[in-house]
Amino acid sequence: MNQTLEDTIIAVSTPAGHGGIGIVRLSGPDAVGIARRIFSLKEPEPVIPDRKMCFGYLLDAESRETLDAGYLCYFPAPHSYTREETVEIHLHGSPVLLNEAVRLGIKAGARLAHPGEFTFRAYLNGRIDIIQAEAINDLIRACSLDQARISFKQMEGSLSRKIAGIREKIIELLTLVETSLEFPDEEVEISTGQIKTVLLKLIGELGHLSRSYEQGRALLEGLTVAILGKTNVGKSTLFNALLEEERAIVTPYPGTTRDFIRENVRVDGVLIKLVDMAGFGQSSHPAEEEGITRGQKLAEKADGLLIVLDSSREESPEDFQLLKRFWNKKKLLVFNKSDLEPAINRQNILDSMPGVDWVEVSALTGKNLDRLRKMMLDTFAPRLERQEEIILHERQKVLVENIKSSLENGLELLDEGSGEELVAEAIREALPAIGQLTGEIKSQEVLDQIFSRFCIGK
Ligand SMILES: Nc1nc2c(ncn2[C@@H]2O[C@H](COP(=O)(O)OP(=O)(O)O)[C@@H](O)[C@H]2O)c(=O)[nH]1
Ligand SMILES: [Mg+2]
Repeated sequence: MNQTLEDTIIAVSTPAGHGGIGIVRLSGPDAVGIARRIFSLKEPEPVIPDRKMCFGYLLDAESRETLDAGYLCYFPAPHSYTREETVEIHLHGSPVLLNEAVRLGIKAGARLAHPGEFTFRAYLNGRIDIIQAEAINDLIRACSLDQARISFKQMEGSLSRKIAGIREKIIELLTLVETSLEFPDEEVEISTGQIKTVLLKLIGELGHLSRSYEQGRALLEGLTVAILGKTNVGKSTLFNALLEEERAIVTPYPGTTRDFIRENVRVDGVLIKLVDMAGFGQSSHPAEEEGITRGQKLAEKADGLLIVLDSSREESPEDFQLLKRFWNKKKLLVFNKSDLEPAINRQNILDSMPGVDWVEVSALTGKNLDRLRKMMLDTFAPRLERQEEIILHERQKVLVENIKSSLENGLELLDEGSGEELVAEAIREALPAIGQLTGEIKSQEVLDQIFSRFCIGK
């Protein structure tokens, strides 16, 4: 990303396609000059008023042709999105027209903006930090209201403030440790216990934050839930029933599903990527065998499993094998075909998996499917607490963990009775990670990665 702020940049800020209105945005030192060259106000003013919509015309200066009528709005520096001189030109939402406005703007001296460059400038000019920049993009891309809520708060600085608070506490702690270094004989008497208490509290706070990523990721990317079970227990029927469409092929014959199928469903705003796959156990065809191998790999990585059992048949060693194999995964046992005469010894199964949640359904009649949907959320996607901060990016999680492990090192040294100097050194190592987290420490690679995910015009 270009770090020079001398250019005036231009781009269409509304999405591609035809719409009611379309907005072209300019930012940089010559924003007003360029805007005036391509847009003429109906009532010419020597100075364009601040933040007022001014009616006028999009004009091709060369041919003197009027192309559209619309409004211009001027945001003087530093009270703009980028903190620079910014002008928005609101036109009719026609891509041809908007592209022409951009072309004219470039002819008049502007440069086409890179993806995310307006936000990048807001960051370079110190209006927002990197966490807030990430949140702006998250907000734009939010697919659920929950996600939008979190991203809006973070855009307003909630997570940044939390990190700033942690940073402050670490610096206070360092002063404390260093004071006891400088005046070892004086009665500054800072007990190891006191330092330890602060450290433990900070470590706890950071641990909590880092764990919230699991929820964040579920929110952003959705949860993968794989449907497993022996062949013919009704996996594909259940898959279709949860999707509410006939997606997977269902037949009375074992081995119908040979590859896996993935489809998205939304349960209560949470995106679930549901996977149907070949039945575990004996395969009747090499393709099915390959399907089983792929399915197993996918199941290992899934966020949750629905292990389906056929309650109209007696349990078999294969059922137990499956349960044993995935004993450490989050899962729900689904006793399917509850519309038929039961033959399974449910207790026998449940005894082999103490504490596991289970539900009795009929994929055929739809019995208890709503209950299953709710259980899926409860078991696989822990509920969000409104007031809590949630981390939505792996980048942030990794850095939070780095900060935490520096403090843990400090704690360990303290416990070992190492000198204050060593303890302070370990704690101080948390500071660069905080700088990287907020973007105070700039890394070109990280910046490119973050801003390339933005749209042009934002
Ligand atoms: N009675 C009854 N039959 C079911 C139920 N679910 C599936 N089946 C039947 O069981 C057979 C196998 O179903 P399928 O979904 O292909 O099983 P899969 O091999 O596990 O994917 C089909 O004939 C389905 O109609 C159910 O809840 N009740
Ligand atoms: Mg199937």
